[in-house]
Amino acid sequence: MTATTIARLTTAPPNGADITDLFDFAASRPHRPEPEGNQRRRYRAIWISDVHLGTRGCNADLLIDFLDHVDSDTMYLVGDMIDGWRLKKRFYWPAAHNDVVWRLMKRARRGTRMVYIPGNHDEMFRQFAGLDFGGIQIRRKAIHETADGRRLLVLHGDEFDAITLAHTWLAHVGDAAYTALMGLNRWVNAFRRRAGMPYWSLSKHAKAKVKNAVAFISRFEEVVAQAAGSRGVDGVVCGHIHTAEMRDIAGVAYYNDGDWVEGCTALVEHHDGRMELLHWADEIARRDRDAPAAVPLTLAA
Ligand SMILES: [Mn+2]
Repeated sequence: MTATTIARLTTAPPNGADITDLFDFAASRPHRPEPEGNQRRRYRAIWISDVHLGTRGCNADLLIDFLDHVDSDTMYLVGDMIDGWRLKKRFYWPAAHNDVVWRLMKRARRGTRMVYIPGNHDEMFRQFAGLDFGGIQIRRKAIHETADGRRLLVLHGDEFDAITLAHTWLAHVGDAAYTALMGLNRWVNAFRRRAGMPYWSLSKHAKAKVKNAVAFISRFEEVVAQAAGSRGVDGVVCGHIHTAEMRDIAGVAYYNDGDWVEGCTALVEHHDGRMELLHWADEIARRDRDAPAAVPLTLAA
């Protein structure tokens, strides 16, 4: 074996933080240290999901900022925290993703009750349901009791795909993909024209599918709320469809904590039981606006 081969084998992957650093947690340090003397907003409970660590889409920096500014008695990780599907195809793990995991593990050590409910993208952790790792309880679902005495069923939400996902392959699609489809429509028809085939509107097809996507979201919300209602709880907290929401559905409180790919949202419970959806990009913008203006550097001589 040549020296260069050995060097290549012993060098960390270019995109990479080393996940194994976290195995010896006591000795591990985050790439980006936690801010010192930071006044954290305190909540009774926090729910986040659909972080999709291991993908380029994950807004790890925003999530780190969130974690550095809030704290809670209980924190629920409502699934799709790590994208195992994507990691299997292509290994992508920057230092910021290690830092997210480090901060979550650190919270458990500091005494936050941490409950991790794996989703469909991190289903490999479901086999550990019922076990506790480093103070993090892994469960398939949980019941959360609010300060005002309501019982909320907490689950990821993919349990309902079989009922709601019949033909809606565009379930997660937004405007960007729709625009891309419109572009694709031009290519498809240029090709068809050259092949002597008649015009076929892909975008018209897509439009119908996007309408289906909107219908899918409200159908998902209704199905989940109904299932929760039939289990006799007052409400349900889930993730999965990347659409943050908080509404009453036929007497059942439906909460979706959103995601950290597009929306960057979290659901929180205040100490009086009041629930709130935090849009973290807006919170950062507000913080920057309210920050005291910098002291002018031009001082009189
Ligand atoms: Mn999911």
